[in-house]
Amino acid sequence: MALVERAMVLSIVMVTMQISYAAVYKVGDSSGWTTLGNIDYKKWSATKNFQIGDTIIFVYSAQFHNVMRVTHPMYKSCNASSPIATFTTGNDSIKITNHGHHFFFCGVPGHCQAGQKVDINVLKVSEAASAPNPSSSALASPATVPASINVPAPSPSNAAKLKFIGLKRVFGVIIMGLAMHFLAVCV
Ligand SMILES: [Cu+2]
Repeated sequence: MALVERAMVLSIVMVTMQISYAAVYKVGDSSGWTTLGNIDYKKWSATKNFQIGDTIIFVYSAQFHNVMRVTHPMYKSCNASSPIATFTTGNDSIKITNHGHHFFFCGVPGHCQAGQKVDINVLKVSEAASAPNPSSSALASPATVPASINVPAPSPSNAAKLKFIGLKRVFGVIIMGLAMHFLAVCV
């Protein structure tokens, strides 16, 4: 009996940890998608914890920019000759549906070279959540902290994100607490 209960609790915890809390990320935050201001999109991307189901939004003036999804070699060399996909609305929402790197740049000549390029890296759940013990679970890991610390200016979307991260952590702690309680009871 105890084993069955323990297995149930563990599976509830696993499922909870894998539930997709879809987040929306505006590329470049308040600056958007631009060549102005020398935005460090690499740095921007590095502070995020992208997951499947999240949406990234490129906001820009469609007169001056666009968004191209490209392969890694094309990304490295700023080669805009044969993009995987091209977006041109000026407000492009792209939902992340798979793991790994997603390379984007602006296809306007010179813009990628000027740094208008971003690598959205989506870690596998197992990479992010394969913690050996509950106290260092992904939900409570410091990996999510920089996302809230490095947010430059408080805007409504950032505030929502902070709140979101806070809720996520509280929820994780509650689940972990329940799991520990059940495990203790079972043993
Ligand atoms: Cu551009």
